[in-house]
Amino acid sequence: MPLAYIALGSNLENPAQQLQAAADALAALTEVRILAGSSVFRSAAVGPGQQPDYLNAVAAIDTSLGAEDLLDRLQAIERARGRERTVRWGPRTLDLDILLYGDQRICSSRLQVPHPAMAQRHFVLYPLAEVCPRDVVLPGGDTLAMLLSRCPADGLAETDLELNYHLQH
Ligand code: A4P
Ligand code: MG
Repeated sequence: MPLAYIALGSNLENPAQQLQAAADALAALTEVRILAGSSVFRSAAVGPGQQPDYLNAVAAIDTSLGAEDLLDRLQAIERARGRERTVRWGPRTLDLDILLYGDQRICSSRLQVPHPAMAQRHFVLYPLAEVCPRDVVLPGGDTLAMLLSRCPADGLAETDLELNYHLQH
């Protein structure tokens, strides 16, 4: 079963509750098992205008869903949390992105994996490193350790919030 990594992000309407609701909804999918979940990190929003800080986390899952079917499920969870797509990089109740899907590189009109912006984003890489080996070789040839070494953690704060990921080993 493919091992995939899902980024969770929220900066509206009680982000901590949004992330917990996302973990609940992911765990409730019969085709998904959550294997590990990261700490919750706080950072300033990357994007236009004044926006509240984000909370971010990453979950490691295995899944029998194909990547596009997984995206459908993630988008259904986003919609159920009242996500509205208006401004690119605008504030959002919940954002669920597929960071990695096995060792596949996917480039379709709906889906790009690895997630194209992940290498530049401390709020993705540092939580990912809690649930993914640093020596994993990503499609493209870099290891996670190499991406981390190029992406300072400045401005990223680990919180003491704890999500219940409903882990299934
Ligand atoms: N899509 C393509 N590849 C993927 C993928 N790997 N995973 C498509 C999920 N979706 C993928 O996404 C637009 C379209 O991307 C989807 O319909 C899907 O088909 P979206 O979530 O509707 O729009 P977006 O999130 O506004 O755009 P984008 O480019 O995905 O933004 P990002 O990269 O997700 O960034 N600052 C902090 N501190 N923390 C954050 O989490 N997040 C963002 C959003 C901006 N600033 C942030 C944070
Ligand atoms: Mg997104």
